[in-house]
Amino acid sequence: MQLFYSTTSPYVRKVRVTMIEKGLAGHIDLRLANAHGVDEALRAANPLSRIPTLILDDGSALYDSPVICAWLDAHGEGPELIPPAGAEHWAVRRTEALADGMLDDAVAVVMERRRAMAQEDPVLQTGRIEALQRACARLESDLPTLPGALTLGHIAAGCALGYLGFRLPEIDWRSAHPRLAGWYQSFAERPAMVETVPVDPPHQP
Ligand SMILES: N[C@@H](CCC(=O)N[C@@H](CS)C(=O)NCC(=O)O)C(=O)O
Repeated sequence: MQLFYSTTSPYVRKVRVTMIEKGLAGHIDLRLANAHGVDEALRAANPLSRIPTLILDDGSALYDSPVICAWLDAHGEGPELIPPAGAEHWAVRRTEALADGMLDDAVAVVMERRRAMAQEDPVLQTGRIEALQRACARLESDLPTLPGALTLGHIAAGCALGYLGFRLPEIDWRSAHPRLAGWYQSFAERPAMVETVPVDPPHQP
């Protein structure tokens, strides 16, 4: 199997952490992709040209991160990361959706900042940052209610908070949410999180 990836995408990180936690990392080759440029192999696999995209052994492609993570959970080793049914199933999926939505807002803020200053829309940017702050408050109350210590909700939340630290460190969610900060501090020490810490590629001359 092959995963189209980058070293900075938080959606990719979520998939890579899940691969490691489910004992599947050794079965999946990482293939560096250029999601924002022209990458014909990625486009052929995923017409949206987005990462993560996973190519299965039969040649078919899976996207996006919730679908890939659900597949990894169904095929890997160890306890289920997504409870199969009932209230626990929906609680985990809700937390994953909350964390993925945080990524959508955080990535949008970062992309908007990369445009010319004059084109930045301050109202939109403020709205996104406020949504991120509200989402941190909700994560703080929701995470302790999830079943067990490791679910896909925890992984998605850890990757979302990790991305805030990586790209938007000025959002001081730790002071406002000390219990969430405490949880993240220990979650970030998991080997799968340490192995996937985001790194910017070296600058081209
Ligand atoms: N909802 C998708 C989002 C994936 C996504 O937007 N990935 C970004 C990289 S961080 C990307 O590929 N962007 C390229 C593009 O949208 O053209 C997921 O969960 O996998």
